Amino acid sequence: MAQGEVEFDALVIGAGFSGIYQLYRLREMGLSVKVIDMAGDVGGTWYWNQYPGAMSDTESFVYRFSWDKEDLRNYPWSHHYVKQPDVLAYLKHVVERHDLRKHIQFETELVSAKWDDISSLWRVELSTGKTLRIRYLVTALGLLSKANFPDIPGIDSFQGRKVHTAKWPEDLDISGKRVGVIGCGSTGVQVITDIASKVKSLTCFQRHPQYSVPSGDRPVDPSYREWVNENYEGIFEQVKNSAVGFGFVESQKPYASVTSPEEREAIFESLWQQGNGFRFMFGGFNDIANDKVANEAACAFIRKKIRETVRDPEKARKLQPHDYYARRPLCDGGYFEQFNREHVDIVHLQETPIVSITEKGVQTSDKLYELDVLVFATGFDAIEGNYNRVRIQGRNALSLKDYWDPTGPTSYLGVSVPQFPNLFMITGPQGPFTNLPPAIEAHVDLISRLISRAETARKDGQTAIIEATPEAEQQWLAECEKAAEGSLFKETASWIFGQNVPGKKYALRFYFGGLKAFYEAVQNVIDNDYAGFKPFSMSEREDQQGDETKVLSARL
Ligand code: FAD
Ligand code: NA7
Repeated sequence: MAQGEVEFDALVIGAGFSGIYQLYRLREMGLSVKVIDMAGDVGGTWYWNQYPGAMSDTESFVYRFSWDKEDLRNYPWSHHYVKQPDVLAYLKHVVERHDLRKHIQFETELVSAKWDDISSLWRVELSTGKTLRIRYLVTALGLLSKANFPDIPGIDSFQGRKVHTAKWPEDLDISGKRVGVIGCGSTGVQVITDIASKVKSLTCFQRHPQYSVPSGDRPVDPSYREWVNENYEGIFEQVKNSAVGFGFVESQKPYASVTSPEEREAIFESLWQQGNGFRFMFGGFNDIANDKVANEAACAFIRKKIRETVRDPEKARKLQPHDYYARRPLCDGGYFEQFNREHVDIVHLQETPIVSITEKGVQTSDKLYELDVLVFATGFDAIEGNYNRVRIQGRNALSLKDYWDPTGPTSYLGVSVPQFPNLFMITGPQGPFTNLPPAIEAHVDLISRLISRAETARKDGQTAIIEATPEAEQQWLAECEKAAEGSLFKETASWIFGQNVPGKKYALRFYFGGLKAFYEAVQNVIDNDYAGFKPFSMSEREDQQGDETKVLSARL
């Protein structure tokens, strides 16, 4: 192969929502593209997370792509929420509909990627042993796809079946078994709700109790679907002009502006009846996530509901949270109700911590819980987890892991990192904290425009390299910090700031400014001649030395 020649213009890693849409866009632009995924089929999150009860907590009508208008109107969905098999079927359908499968290679992992300054190409190494030279590397690795297995003493000695929810084995039958679930986050809540009625006994090992509200799931009425179909244009317009992009209008009302206790209660009750975690947090008042008084009012309301639902006062006591309501808001299809079953129990690990896992089950400080199946609903090494597993080296062999090590992961707009030319991340660090499909679309649109611009320049004989400047990355980080100012999310331990994995750096990993502001920021970059990215006319070799010094000294 001659100098500068490539096997593919672009290599996309990951075949979930992000990789599928990116493939579609780059093929539309006429580029040669390959997608790889270590999974056995498309779907990403929805390929891996096949645990019982897995479902989206974004409502069906907006948990999908907005760009295929015909498909939006014709593709069926039966309930207000899509379950894992529904999302998987939908993503497979999109791939078939647009004839994309032939560009995707499964059971293939990206092992390493190294930027070559001489040829201005990425040299990538795959788990199949093949190496490829490509111009543009797009990582659609997913922000929640590296499973987190806690390091509990004796974990390997357990003689029963041990499973992580993100790798649920097809052959596992939990009916009539003694099951333990460690973790009561979004996943734990879903799996517990689903399996409680099927197992012989269920012991839920809970470290932090959760605020969860009803999802409000129910079958879709044909008249509702008709309304959605007629209004899709406006629905996605609203989503892209909202903060969290969940398809409801967020409240502009501060909690303190409603002074009557009855009226406050009525607002919470109406949100509870409508269902959905994001609606409960953002649909009634505009300051639940920022104002301590407003937050506590929401907490008190949910605690009251838990006490009213759970008949055993001791179980109800253990299930009530007392920290801020400031994690990704959860919703469920009857979680607290499950604890009214005699054979479903809750263990509060702050009172009786896990000491070890033995061959028979889970040993807490006061008791051995004998189990046949132990389920780890312990979440993910989110955001950078998947990146740190791959050796990605930018200019001068600087690894992304080392670049991120001093401060935690950073990027410009969640997409581009200085010193890593022609590398584009979808849902990279400091991307928007929202319903993800519309956020993914914003990232893919920006990446596609950047690549299109580079291709035009390349065809004009220029060396077109896309790379964020260190100043732009710093400014975006400052913007993200400003947007997160005063947020109670910052004061509450969760995966969002990296506190769920021991040793992981506490750092701001999302942009909390909302979807509308994110779309505006991206548009602003486009309107200003791709501000924050190095101009093509600049010789990156001349500029490189200065940048390296600036970048590294700013981070150390
Ligand atoms: P993913 O779907 O995670 O896909 C990434 C793919 O990259 C994976 O298939 C993985 O195998 C592959 N990959 C990673 N590393 C490599 C490598 N080195 N080589 C090859 N392949 C690699 N979001 C919402 O907005 N609303 C919801 O209701 C919602 N519910 C969720 C429920 C669950 C149970 C989970 C886990 C997540 C949920 N999410 C939800 C977040 C969800 O991850 C996103 O909505 C969306 O599916 C992300 O798509 P993606 O393509 O960016 O990443
Ligand atoms: P989460 O939200 O990170 O929840 C993981 C749960 O596992 C949470 O309850 C953790 O307790 C618990 N956990 C983690 N490690 C341990 C150990 N060592 N011991 C006991 N308990 C532990 O992950 P999910 O999969 O539920 O949801 C992630 C996202 O996916 C979610 O936001 C949706 O977007 C979909 P903790 O609360 O940290 O004390």
